[in-house]
This record gives sequence, structure tokens and C-alpha cells, in this order.
Amino acid sequence: MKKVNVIGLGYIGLPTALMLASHGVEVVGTDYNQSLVQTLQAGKTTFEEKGLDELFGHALDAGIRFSNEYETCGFYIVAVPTPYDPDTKQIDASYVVNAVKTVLEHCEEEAIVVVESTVSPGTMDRFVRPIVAAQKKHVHLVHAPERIIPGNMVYELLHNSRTIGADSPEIAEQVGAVYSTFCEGEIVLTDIRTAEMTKVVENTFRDINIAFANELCKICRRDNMDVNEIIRIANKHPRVNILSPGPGVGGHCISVDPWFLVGDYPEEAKLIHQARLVNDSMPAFVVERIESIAKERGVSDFSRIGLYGLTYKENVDDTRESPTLQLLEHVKKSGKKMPFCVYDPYVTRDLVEGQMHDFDAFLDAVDFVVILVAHQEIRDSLSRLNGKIVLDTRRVCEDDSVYRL
Ligand code: SAJ
Repeated sequence: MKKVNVIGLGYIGLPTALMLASHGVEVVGTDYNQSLVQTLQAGKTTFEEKGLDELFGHALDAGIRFSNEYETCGFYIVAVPTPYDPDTKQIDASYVVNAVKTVLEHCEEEAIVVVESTVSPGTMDRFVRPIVAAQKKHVHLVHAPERIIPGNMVYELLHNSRTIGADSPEIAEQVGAVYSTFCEGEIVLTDIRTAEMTKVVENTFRDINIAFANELCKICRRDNMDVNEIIRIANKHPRVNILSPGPGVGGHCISVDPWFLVGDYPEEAKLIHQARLVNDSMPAFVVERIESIAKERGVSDFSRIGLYGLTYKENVDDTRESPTLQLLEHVKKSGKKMPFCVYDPYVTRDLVEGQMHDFDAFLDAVDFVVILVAHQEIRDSLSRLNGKIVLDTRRVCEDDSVYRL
């Protein structure tokens, strides 16, 4: 089996590198961040994820190495970030481009370079291919977009189907063979353009479904109907599967990828655009709910209102584009005076004003709790909310005395 150099050891690159190593592949994980590499070399993982520490142990036993340097070999997996400009809605492909450039400086002739980072459709042709074409060495570009869901990454890495987009069936098969060392799901071979588009379509599908649930939530709020009960019953129909309403859509994927289609196809992508707007409107909708409940219950001191949860979803430590951050940004922009207390067990660094780091102190400080993220901690502590006003945006509480979105 080929040696594999995984470039970028973040949320996707690290589990992928560990998975390959623990299935007998010689792996070197490379990241330009020195402290991250030092942490890994010291035997510690760099983020929290179910099953990651155990997988890390297996990979260390199998001899995985971590480095700041690129290695010379014939197989690379690039899993670097594709940052996104919230104003222009464009991704910045420069990390991918720079990683591929550096790979080209080190790689063997005829090396395979797999890009796993999510890119907007056409990025490989527009930005990556020209770099490869501009130099003498011949390499094979492949796009194999990641599909694993934070919170269940290790399981999904093993079991999800994978898409491999390559210029020829032979190269796609070689890449498929590397992934099939660990992947038990179907490995689908296609071309690069189709692989790029498929990935974005998958996340857009989910965004639209969540937007539908959120729009139903607003409709039901207007006439005091129970949206969750309606969705629960509707979903009994064999061809209906509506997702759950919530305080908004965060994370670096679902709230970002649909914008690529809106940006490139503004005339066609009307539904996709509208869904994004509905999901982006949810944090403001939560603020309206807080204001109306506060009015109803005579709460005037907003510093006694606590926002529970800062991450973009439950049981992860990732705060990118999180609905809570969107909510706080909305409050700031609208000039409202709402000095909330904020707490999240997964966020230990100071991120926002009013943030507290102790759950007990947070509960003592507030009379009104807004559950924005359904972390296991709050699920296990529901009795501690007795006597408080609760707005449950995630359907954590069964108790009908709580307020809902
Ligand atoms: N959310 C809701 N209601 C729901 C489901 C989710 O409001 O019913 C919210 C979440 O709370 C969160 C956001 O949507 O804020 C996105 O969370 P998620 O769990 O739906 O998805 P991600 O962003 O963690 O991961 C997605 C996955 N894509 C799909 O399911 C199609 C994952 O498989 C991808 O690998 C990942 O994006 C990615 O990296 O692209």
C-alpha cells in the first residue's frame, strides 16, 4: 500500500489520517500549525469528537507520524480549510491552492493528489488545475469530498458511501482502493465536476429541509400550533421526512455551501436562496420570542437571561457560524440592550461578552434560560431548570411548561 501524506490536520484531515493509519497504511500527517503538530506528537488530540481518542491510540500504535513538513511520496490527501467571506459569500480557495502548490514541490512524478476540502463547483478547474498545468511534473488531481457529520465522524468515516471524482477510471480506482482500506460504504467513482457539485447539493438539500421546518415553525407560532407535534405526525407518512426547527443553521458546511450555488446561478437558485434567508432569519426570530416571553413574564433585567450553548450544534466544540453567535451579532447590530449571560460546557476560551465558565454559577445568575444547543449536559440537568422560565429552541424538554420557538 502507498504511503499517504495527509495535508491539514483539522476536523477532517485528522480523523482521516488516523483511520488510514489504523488500517495499515503508512501515514504522515502534515500541518503548518506548529503547536497543533506538537500537541499531536505529544499524544493528545486537538478537538473533541466521539471515538477520536481511541482511534488516535490505534493510529499511534500503528506508527502514524505528524510533521510540519510535506513528505515526498506518491499519494496526498488535502484537507485544508476553505474559509468563507460572509459578505461576498465566496470561498477563499487559497489554502487549497497553496497546499497543492507545495505538494507539487515535494511529490513524486505521477503522484495522486486528492482534494477532500469542500470547494465551490468549478474550483478544481478554475484554481487548482492551472497550477498543475503550469509545471512540468505530471500529477493526477482527484476530488473526494468529505461527508462525515461532526458528532459521529468516526462511525461515518467507516460506514458512509464516498464519492471519488477523477479524470480517469484507473486513477479513481486507485484512490478507491486506498479509501477501501477502511471505508465499508459504497465507493462511487465519477468525474471531478460531478463530485464537487454532488457535495454541495447534499448540504443544500439539508439546508432546504431545515428551512422548511423553520418556516413551518413560524407559521405555527402565528396561530399557536405545535410544530414539533405536526412534524412528528407528518413524518409517519412513508414519504415525508421533515427535519427539526431550531434557532438557526450553523457550522462551516450547511450554512455556507448553498451560497456557492446562489452566487454562481442567481437566476436559477431562487428556492435555495430563500431557504438560506429563512435559516438566517431564525436567530432574530429567537430574539423576538425572548422579548415577547420576557414581556409576558415581567422580566425586564436581561442580564438575568441566560443563553445556554455557543457551539453550532450539540456535543461538539465547533462554534463556526453558530446560531448563538449569529443571535448575539443580531442583537449588537440592532442596538438592543440585552446583556445576556452565556454558557457552553464545550467553549472554555472567552468568546463573547457575558460568557461564564461554570454551569452552577450560570444557573445561579439567571431566572430565564434559553436552550440554544442540546448538549448532553443540559439534557442530564433538566431538573435544575425547575422554577426558571425556559425557552427551549431544541425540543430538549418534554415538559409542557416550557416555552417553545
Ligand atoms: N439543524 C437544525 N435542524 C435539524 C438538523 C440540523 O436546525 O433538523 C442545524 C444544526 O443544529 C446545525 C446545522 O443545522 O446548526 C447543521 O448541522 P447538521 O448536523 O445538520 O450538519 P453538519 O453541518 O454538522 O454536517 C453536514 C452534514 N451534511 C449532511 O448531512 C448533508 C455532513 O454529512 C457533512 O459532512 C458536513 O455538513 C460537511 O462537512 O459538509
